[in-house]
Amino acid sequence: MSEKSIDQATLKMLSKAKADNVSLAWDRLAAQEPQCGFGQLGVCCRNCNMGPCRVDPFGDGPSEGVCGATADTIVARNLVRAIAAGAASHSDHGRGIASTLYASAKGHAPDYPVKDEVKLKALAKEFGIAVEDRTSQEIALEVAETVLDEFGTRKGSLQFVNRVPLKRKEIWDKLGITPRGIDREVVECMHRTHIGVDNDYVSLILQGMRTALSDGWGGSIVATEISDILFGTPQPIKGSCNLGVLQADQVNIILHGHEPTLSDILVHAARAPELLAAAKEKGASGINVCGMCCTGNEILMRHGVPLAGNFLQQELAIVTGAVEAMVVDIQCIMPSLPQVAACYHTKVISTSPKAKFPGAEHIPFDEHNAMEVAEKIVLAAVENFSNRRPERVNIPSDRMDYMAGFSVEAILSALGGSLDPLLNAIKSGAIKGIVGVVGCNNPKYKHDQSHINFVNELIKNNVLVVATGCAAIACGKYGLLLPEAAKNAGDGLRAVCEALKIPPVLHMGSCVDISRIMTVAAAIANALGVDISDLPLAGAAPEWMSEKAVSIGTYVVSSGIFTILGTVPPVLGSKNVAELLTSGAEGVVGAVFAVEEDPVAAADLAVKHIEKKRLALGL
Ligand code: BF8
Repeated sequence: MSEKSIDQATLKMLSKAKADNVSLAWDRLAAQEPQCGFGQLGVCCRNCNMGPCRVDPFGDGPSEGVCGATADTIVARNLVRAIAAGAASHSDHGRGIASTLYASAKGHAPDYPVKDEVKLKALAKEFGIAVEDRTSQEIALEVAETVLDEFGTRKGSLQFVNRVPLKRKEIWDKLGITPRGIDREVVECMHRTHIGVDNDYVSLILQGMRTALSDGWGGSIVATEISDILFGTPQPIKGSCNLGVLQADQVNIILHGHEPTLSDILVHAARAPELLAAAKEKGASGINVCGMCCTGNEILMRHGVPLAGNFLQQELAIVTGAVEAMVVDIQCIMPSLPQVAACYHTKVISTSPKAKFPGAEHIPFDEHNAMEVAEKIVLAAVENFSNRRPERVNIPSDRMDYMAGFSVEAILSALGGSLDPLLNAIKSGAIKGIVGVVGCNNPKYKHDQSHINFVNELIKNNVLVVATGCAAIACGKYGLLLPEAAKNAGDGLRAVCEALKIPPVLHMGSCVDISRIMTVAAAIANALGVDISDLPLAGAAPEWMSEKAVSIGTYVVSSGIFTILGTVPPVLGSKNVAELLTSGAEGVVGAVFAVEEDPVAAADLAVKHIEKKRLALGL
């Protein structure tokens, strides 16, 4: 058991699942083994019905598919399709939030008033939208329309691209990878990877980069910025995390998925006095709303809502036997949840028309009467409390406090209003550099181990860590999001953290909020008059598994930041593609990928890279 996770709460629930005869992701992985070697190498093609084809990686069998596609073409096409799926997911999430702002400005979504007018006006100005003598509703309408236009095929490049240094923009323009409409790039990926279109691996990967950039500097940044406008820009906030946040005597509701449109309003709905009264009538002392995965990050950043756990803990939350409802919308929700829930009393409630789950109850969420639907969902959870079977309940006691909420605005305010203190700390070497640690869990690797060992090594070496997604949740569970964690950092980083009263690992939000990290990177480069690729920065996804992570890694590298993957991507079937990604890209976009499964060795790679960049900058 202990080989599956380093997290005590997880290990306890794994034992309980075994005793309860519940099958989990780890069991299903074991049933899949050995996994398909062709798939692992990326040399299996199902893009047309002359196939499926597979190329023999050892050179003994066929070296081409029926159409003549080589391993280079097949691997590149598969990679580009993964990027397209990942970019589409983030971007469709962004579109959803932008549509809510539009509906709000039109007066059709009364439960979503603009919460951050300062940010609304700042964004309007960035887009050249007039703000003087206009109501916030008028401004919001034009901002929403402008942002929604970014998805189509308007002329020119995406507007957020203007945040990057001119040098970076020139590189993209020269390569022809400056992203145009967000939807257009995804569609073009699907077109180019159809049989008999783009068969040149270099050309395919360049389109993959352009599509990923339309995510990082398009869909994701839209999701972040508009969420801040609608739900508030995060500020440092405290709370607690891990499965121990579930309460034995309360109605426990877990919000799992991605869009704050759902989770934010549910947090408010659960505070309604009549629902609290209903919970008390059922014998519960209150309603405990907790987050999970990235929507958990959204509500934790804005409301300090307890966070039940990260990706591999979603089934385990149900295994506690103490969850009345797991409410889900989109992305990273295991299809197995209704099956696990069937062993307990938990109701799985799906809400998005885009994501239905056989075996779940579907309560369609509607932004036009959001509060009404949210209250209905909370009531369904409350009513389920009396079905809880006390003999099946076992909540692990493990929980940890965290400090989160480091938006760009919050970081600037912690720094006293300007980036200068951070730049000075980097120049003096107190902080050697910054590494963004992001991404998922993956049952093929010991849960949370790579995140924690990697991050611990970095802070020891005076590298400031900024984290999002399930990586950030892992950091939270081990106390790395507390200012006190600075005691384990190197002297320089510790002194900076103590002076500013911040943790050595800054929680910057959900996966779409990697756009916040990119905005900071671009701002630092602009302040120093250099390109992003000149900075002592690195990115890492130690335990990634999703196609969204493939898109993220690709836009981070394409933006000029060295990125380390801790789990092996399915590209090794093409030497040319693997070489392009891990070395050739340096001469093209000024950054490459590295793959390193050992977190300590990965940290060493990051530290060496940072030293190299510092030297080149004369630091
Ligand atoms: O949205 S929830 S498993 S994909 S890291 Fe990874 Fe976690 Fe999913 Fe990014 Ni966030």
